[in-house]
Amino acid sequence: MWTKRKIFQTTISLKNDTIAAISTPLLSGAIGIIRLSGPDTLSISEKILSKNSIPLTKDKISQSPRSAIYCDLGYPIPIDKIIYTYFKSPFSYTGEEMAEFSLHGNPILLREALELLFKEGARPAERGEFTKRAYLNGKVDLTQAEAIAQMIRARSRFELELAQKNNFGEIHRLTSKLRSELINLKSECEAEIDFSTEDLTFESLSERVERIKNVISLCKTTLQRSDRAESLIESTKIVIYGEPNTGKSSLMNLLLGKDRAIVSDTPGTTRDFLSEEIQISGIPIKLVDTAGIRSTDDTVEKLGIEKSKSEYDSANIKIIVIDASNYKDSLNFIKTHFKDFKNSIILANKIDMVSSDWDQKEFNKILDNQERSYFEISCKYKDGIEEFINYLYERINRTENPENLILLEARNKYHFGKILISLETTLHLIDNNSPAEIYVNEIDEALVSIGLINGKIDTEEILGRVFSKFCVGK
Ligand SMILES: Nc1nc2c(ncn2[C@@H]2O[C@H](COP(=O)(O)OP(=O)(O)O)[C@@H](O)[C@H]2O)c(=O)[nH]1
Ligand SMILES: [Mg+2]
Repeated sequence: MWTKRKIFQTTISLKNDTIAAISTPLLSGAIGIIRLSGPDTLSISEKILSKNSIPLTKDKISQSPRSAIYCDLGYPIPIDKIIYTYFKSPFSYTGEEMAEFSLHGNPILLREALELLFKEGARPAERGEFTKRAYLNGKVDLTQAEAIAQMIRARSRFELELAQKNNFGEIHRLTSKLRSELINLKSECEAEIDFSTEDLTFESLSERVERIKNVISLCKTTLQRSDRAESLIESTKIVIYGEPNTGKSSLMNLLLGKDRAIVSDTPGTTRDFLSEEIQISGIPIKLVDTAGIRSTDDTVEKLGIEKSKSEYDSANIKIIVIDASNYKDSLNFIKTHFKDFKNSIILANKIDMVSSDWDQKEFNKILDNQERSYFEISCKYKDGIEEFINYLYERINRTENPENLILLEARNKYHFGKILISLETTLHLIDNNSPAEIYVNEIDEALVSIGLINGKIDTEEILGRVFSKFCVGK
């Protein structure tokens, strides 16, 4: 059965039945939790719970909301001893009547228990349906509901921190600020439209333009902060590049803390590139070891070198390894490739057997105009490694402070983009001397976009999209 509820401007549908799902991963664990939410929570619970072989009644359960009840699940044949918690509406995650069953964490047992709930009238929850209900009952706004999904799927501390900020209302605060700015603007425009024939003073047009420009710049920086966060989450890539036999694979293994790449004194051992994920300062990083760059007639090796070059070109952090035991080749390599060295980190490896003619000043002459850093290291004896790693940390952290970043869902980026377009159109209209009657519509459009971000205006379609990203049981 569906009931219609009027929330804010739109009517949305709230299913009024009782749903159940396993909310913890389907793996063996100490406990596994099943959630039940909806009006029949108590009547379903009383049919399957007992204590000392005596059924637990609705009345008994409802006397102690939000407290742990140690009881048997399954009546008359119990299947597990559990902790049952009843949450009285509206003081629950969904805002509805709700219960949580904490069983022992065996997937077969959990499924069996879930079947008991279905048999008594619950139906399987859809993806994200618990959180959807929380949103529909006003427990969270849409950006917070999204943040819950972001927290669940975060793969690194960095991503988790961004999701946590959203969960604690980062986007909500931002959109509230935008909204109040735009509502002020709109009401002033409307006052002007209504009273323009009378002798009232309005803010000067240049002040208004200034205010719109401020909102535009806030939207733009928000989108930039989000792009930066996304590129960090998706693709911070460190690529190790250089001639064969300089110690690239040794460095890869050292950074990974395990032997992943084959280290060999036979040049050309790494024929393709190898990629592994590591975390530096909580930021997930793709670390790539490449095939050594040299001229070769071997078609397979050539292909590997081409691929390595394209990995290098797309890297956020580029590490070039040269061989300190071989001054002539290192100098040649730098002479030939120095144009590609902008912003790179040059590591002179094998400094433990540095060649007698080693002359770093010569490199500086060639690389004079390139921004780059230079370290002398030995992968074999771990000399200079700590200094280099500290620099790597610093470099990653320097640019990437989660404080200054924000994680927006694609849906929200789209709407921020729409706000930008509306406000830029407003400026354009003002520039062409359009009256407030005309451009106030654009401000309205921008307000609609804000409403779509935080869910103050919603449609079934947006909700479908947001909640399909959840797993069942959330
Ligand atoms: N003496 C010395 N040998 C090293 C050092 N780093 C690597 N090697 C050796 O250099 C050879 C080539 O190393 P590898 O990591 O396979 O180089 P890649 O071809 O650039 O990947 C191997 O025999 C390594 O043991 C170092 O710091 N000092
Ligand atoms: Mg190698």
